[in-house]
Amino acid sequence: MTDFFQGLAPVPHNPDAAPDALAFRHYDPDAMIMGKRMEDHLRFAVAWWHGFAWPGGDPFGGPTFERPWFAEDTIASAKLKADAAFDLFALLGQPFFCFHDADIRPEGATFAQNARNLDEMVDYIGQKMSQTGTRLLWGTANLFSHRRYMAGAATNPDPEVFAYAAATVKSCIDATHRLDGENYVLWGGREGYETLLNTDLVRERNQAGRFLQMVVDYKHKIGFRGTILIEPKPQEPTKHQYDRDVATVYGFLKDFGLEGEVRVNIEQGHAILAGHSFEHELALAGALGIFGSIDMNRNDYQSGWDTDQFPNSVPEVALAYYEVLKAGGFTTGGTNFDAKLRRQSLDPEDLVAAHVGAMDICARGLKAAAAMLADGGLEQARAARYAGWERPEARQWLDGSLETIAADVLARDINPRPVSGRQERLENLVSRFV
Ligand code: XUL
Ligand code: CO
Repeated sequence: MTDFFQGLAPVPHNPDAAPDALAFRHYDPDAMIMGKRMEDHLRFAVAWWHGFAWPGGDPFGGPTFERPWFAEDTIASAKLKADAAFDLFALLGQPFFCFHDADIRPEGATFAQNARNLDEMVDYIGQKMSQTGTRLLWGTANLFSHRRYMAGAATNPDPEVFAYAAATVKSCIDATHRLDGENYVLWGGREGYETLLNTDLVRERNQAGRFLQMVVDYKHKIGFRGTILIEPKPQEPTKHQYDRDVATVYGFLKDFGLEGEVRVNIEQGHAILAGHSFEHELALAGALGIFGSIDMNRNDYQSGWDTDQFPNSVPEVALAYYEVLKAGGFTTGGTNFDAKLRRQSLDPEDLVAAHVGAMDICARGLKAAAAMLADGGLEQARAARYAGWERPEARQWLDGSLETIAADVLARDINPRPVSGRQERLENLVSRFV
């Protein structure tokens, strides 16, 4: 143990803990839900970047967090950061973590130096994983922070940036594979544009498609069995991002012949920025067969930014897990807390408390979702609403043509009577569980 989380002990499951004690009131890894352990349903992951790499800056002010590993950007600091990260994992007991290359290694002056730094840190982290049993949910490449990526990575007008990004992604898939990662994520933070005036939309989209085909080819070539995941987001940092939401990503995957190869990692805050609800994005991905994993967080509903806060709304989280369960639950995916502290939350204990609270909220959401499914009321109401489609004439209409339908409407004197959508009654039903 480092002394970073000094004085803190592994967080127990204790529904009767004192009000200010750090304890899981609801998250109980071994509790059985729908025949599966709660831990195996939720598959929690801690995000290295928010917990250990983010210094607490905002557009108006610099770093607020004082972490010992921020003093210098060296391998020694990166190892200290890794030690502290594994200390947090030991306190929380969550099964997984996620990282970008830039979160875990110092920045080198050249590509070769970056690759060496990454290798050294992957060795170090791999040893800690075998000692502790904590696993890697996904790895990814940071193709958005360095200034070389300011005009995009795969979609850059400069082919040298495309090449640098491709080589970087290769090194990150290798790292993820070596650490037995269950998924590899691509979030296209700079894969978009600031102004159409200097942008060739179609060329950039084609570059992104070709890039993704190479990622999939490489995955098969090295025998990486994890899932490749795209993480949609509509904007921020760019004005427009090419993979704006699940529907857009599906069209993109179809276009490049990758719909059977690539799935989505859906983030709560990104769904909201795209003008959707989280459950909309989850339901659509489930229906299209591309649901993969989730980044759990929340945005401040007034700010209009991707504020990446820890989740705190049981009703919202319950509806999200309802869709996750309906999609069959996670296979390689999980619940990654892509969430950061507020910049005034300076204490190491704040980081622990944030995750404990979020894990409890998710546990409550999962329990509510499972209870709603067991109750069956929502699914019965949905089935009843569409029951007319089971009638033989409805099937004939779907298989018919405008002319045959028109003739039938005349012959049967069809005159539809509107029926209630019963929205409030369904909302009342949900309220009984959350
Ligand atoms: C940014 C975001 C990223 C991805 C990984 O909004 O969500 O942290 O999850 O690059
Ligand atoms: Co994310």
